[in-house]
Amino acid sequence: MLEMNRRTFLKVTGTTAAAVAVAPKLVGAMETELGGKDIDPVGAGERVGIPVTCHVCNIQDGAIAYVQDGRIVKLEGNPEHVSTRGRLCAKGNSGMWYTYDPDRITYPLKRVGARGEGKWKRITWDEALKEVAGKLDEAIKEDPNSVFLKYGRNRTGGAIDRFMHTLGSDSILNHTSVCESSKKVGLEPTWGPDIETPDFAHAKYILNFGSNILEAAYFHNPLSQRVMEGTVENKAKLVTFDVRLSNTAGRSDEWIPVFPATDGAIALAMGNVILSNDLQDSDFINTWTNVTVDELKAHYKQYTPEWASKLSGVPVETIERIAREFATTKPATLFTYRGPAKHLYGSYNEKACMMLPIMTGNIEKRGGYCMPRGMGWPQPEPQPPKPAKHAFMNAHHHPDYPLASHGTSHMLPYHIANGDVKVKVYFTYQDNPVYTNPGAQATWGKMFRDEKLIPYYVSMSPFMGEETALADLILPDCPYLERWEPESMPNSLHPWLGIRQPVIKPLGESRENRIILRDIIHTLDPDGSRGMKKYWEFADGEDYMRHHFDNVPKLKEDGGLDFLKKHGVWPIYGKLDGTGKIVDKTGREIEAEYGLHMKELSADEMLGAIVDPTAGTITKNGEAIGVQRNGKNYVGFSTPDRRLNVRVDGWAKYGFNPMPTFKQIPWHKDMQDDEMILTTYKINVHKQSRTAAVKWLAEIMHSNPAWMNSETGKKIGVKTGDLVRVESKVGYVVTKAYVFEGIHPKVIAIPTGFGHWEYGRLANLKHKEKAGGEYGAADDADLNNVWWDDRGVHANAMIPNVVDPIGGSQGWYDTVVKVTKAGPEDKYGDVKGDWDKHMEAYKESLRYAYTGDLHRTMHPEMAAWGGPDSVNQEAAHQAAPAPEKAPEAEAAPAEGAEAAAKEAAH
Ligand SMILES: Nc1nc2c(c(=O)[nH]1)N[C@H]1C(S)=C(S)[C@@H](COP(=O)(O)OP(=O)(O)OC[C@H]3O[C@@H](n4cnc5c(=O)[nH]c(N)nc54)[C@H](O)[C@@H]3O)O[C@H]1N2
Ligand SMILES: Nc1nc2c(c(=O)[nH]1)N[C@H]1C(S)=C(S)[C@@H](COP(=O)(O)OP(=O)(O)OC[C@H]3O[C@@H](n4cnc5c(=O)[nH]c(N)nc54)[C@H](O)[C@@H]3O)O[C@H]1N2
Ligand SMILES: [Mo]
Repeated sequence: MLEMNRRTFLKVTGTTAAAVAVAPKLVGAMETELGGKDIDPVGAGERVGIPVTCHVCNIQDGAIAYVQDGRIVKLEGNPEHVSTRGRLCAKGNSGMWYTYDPDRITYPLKRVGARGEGKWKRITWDEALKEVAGKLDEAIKEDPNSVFLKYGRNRTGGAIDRFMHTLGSDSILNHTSVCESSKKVGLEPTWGPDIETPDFAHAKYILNFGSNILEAAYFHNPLSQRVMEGTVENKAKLVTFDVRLSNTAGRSDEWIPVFPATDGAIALAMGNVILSNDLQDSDFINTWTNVTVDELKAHYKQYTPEWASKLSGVPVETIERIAREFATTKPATLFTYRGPAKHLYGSYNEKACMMLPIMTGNIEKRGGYCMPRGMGWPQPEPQPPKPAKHAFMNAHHHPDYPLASHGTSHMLPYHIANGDVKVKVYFTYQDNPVYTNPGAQATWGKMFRDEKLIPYYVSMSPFMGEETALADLILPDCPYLERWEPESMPNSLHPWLGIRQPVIKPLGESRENRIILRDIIHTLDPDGSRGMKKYWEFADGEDYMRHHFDNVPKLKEDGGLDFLKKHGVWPIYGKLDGTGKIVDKTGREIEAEYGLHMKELSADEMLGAIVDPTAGTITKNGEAIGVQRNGKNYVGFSTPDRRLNVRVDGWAKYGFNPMPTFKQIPWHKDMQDDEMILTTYKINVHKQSRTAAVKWLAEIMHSNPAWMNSETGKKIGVKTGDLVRVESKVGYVVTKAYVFEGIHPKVIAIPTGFGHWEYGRLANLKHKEKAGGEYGAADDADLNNVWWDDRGVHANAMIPNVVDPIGGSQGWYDTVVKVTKAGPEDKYGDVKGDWDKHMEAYKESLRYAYTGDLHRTMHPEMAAWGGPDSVNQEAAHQAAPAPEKAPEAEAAPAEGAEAAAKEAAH
């Protein structure tokens, strides 16, 4: 720290002659400019600002990192960024503490004790690479698919897939099934892309089903700005359905508490009210969807408000009133996130919700429900071919879940334990399933400890997360401020491309991921004779980025990568004004383009095209390029027939209802009086498992009492601060209660992100211990200032595996628990999960798959369908994993929804 002595003080205040020259600059930067500059408050010199894309969480905000004397001293929003518009959240402001985490791993480490014992030996990169290459060599000779890589966040722009494909392995898994997959799978077949971009800023009515937009949610920084604009400046009404009074619900005009997993029923009943009162947009439905208004009316008759009210607990009057308000206030938009989706029938819920903007014609309108806008980039050539053999399961495919196009990766430990798949080498990249998946230490932890199941495990991480602590070898990757990555996210209505670039040199011997992967391949194939090296011929991260960005049309003319290095984002749409808007040269706010589906195809594009006489779909060279409507040739939506597919025939093929529908969670039907449902949610200043060691954020929030309703508290004799035991069929935790009115009486809510047992000293309050032997990078004087002694409790060990048979999602918010006052044996922080019981839960979830016996019981309306035996099983197993939405854009540069869809997946 610089000390503020009299001399430096005088210098800053500009009262000495020497300081006169710097004073105006200081004043200018701080008072008359909006940002993008930073001045050292002591020396008064201007700090170097380097634009990056934030990656403390996964929203991808445009940021600027300020560097002084080689150290990152401050972060702020990039004022040139069209989505972020100069603002960053608390997490974004704290990102340098990833880099300067005193327990960061900066050298390759080899395990020397038993797995998880915490004994490590520092080795050289040469030794580490030789060891990994040796193991890979053995594995790929036997079966390339025995090399597994599971990632959480993967913003490498294609490098991970390139690596695995170079090895010939298809065993690439991701975390999307614990994240939001059922939302994506609910949307995609109807809509095309796997996300929507609501135009909150211009809406007059906003319906929010289960998203905590203002503090978490996908895109919470860009979207919360627009929600505030909509509600404050445009006087939009915001209505939130949530099981608890989230910060978003609390700032809504109305919070409507719902019984868990019943959003779909409410949305269907609202549709019933709209259709039976003729409040729908018939013209839109008849023109742009694959059903008619009459068909829709007939179908929705069954979903009465009385029926939905019984299921959800929401009064009939409320359902009717909100439905009328939504349908008659234009423009209106809707947003959902994980609240409706993370259930056994999450995809049905999502589908039911999205029907509301569709039937009211609020699609692709200013203030409405819009398609995502994004951009793609080309891949370096040559590219490795796709693996010859399909893996049993991967990020897009599982034999029992053919519709789950974003995978069901959370089932992996059971398949490994059952011998369905065989692992020789296992990599993790930004993935901490031992903490973030159902069962956590009781399932994934048990699996990683078993050398028979996982013979060799490599973690590519800079942090000693719960997963990394169980590795055989740690390859120290770089946190986001030290690496190159391409970016694009459809988080505003203006598409953009961005980059991450190293703002300082990697600390210690850390290497950024694409370099680690390259070095492994070069060690495996030093002279290129195995045909692998040719896919990895690049000098460094920057060189790789040139392959992505130097040939994107239009960007190329603006300077390609050099433009992005300077600005962090492209294009620059305008200038940030004092009200927080991006304005053009005349001072007017830049307008988004709407009605993307109504762009007309040119005569050139129509040349040689064929028009389907019934659906109107226009195809050219076997590919659908548009749809003919009222004699005009439009590009339409990016579904196979270019219309919105309200009826999803692909679902019927596997015995699911192709029309909007609802299924109640069977185990929620006959709950006992003393049973409740557990919800685990996110809070504003933390990000999953990864921010507990970020000191500024840990100081703001470090513990997570369980919310419960006053009525419930009274019933079980518990008040705020008392210990409670929360027990499910697979385990239990003992935690503190927080008793108040802001939660449904049948729900108990415990936020995630707390109760670590690894992740360095601060996260698990072992900060009094000395820096950790071989890997501990440094001491941090602030660790002496930690004043709290509560690290919270993590609930995942008692959450069983549940799989949405359509969307593949983990049913996080379905767990039935008994909550009792803690007994004399119970201690705060007790956590228990039982592997055998988790295995039972996994078997139970398979019974709901289309191949399982409970499937038919659950779908009597699909009786006409003959059951799993009637579909060609072989074909189902081989089925190309539905529309492959890779986490990174592989497409050639393209604007619009299709490219955006690829970006959004993660
Ligand atoms: N600050 C912060 N922001 C984040 C993240 C983070 O960790 N921290 N993570 C990012 C990621 S990875 C994701 S996927 C998104 C998630 O973004 P969101 O989905 O918006 O957030 P969640 O907390 O997962 O869940 C949303 C809400 O669902 C509610 N809920 C539970 N069950 C039901 C139900 O049956 N019906 C309804 N209507 N509501 C229900 C919960 O109470 C919670 O408030 O956030 C992203 N943004
Ligand atoms: N109970 C419950 N659990 C949940 C949820 C819930 O609602 N309820 N939500 C889920 C959701 S939405 C999601 S998205 C998942 C997230 O699940 P994960 O993707 O597993 O979670 P993260 O905490 O983001 O991953 C952190 C791991 O990445 C590594 N890491 C961190 N930073 C870096 C880096 O810069 N480079 C590299 N190479 N590695 C790094 C660390 O080793 C760390 O252990 O969690 C889910 N878990
Ligand atoms: Mo997520």
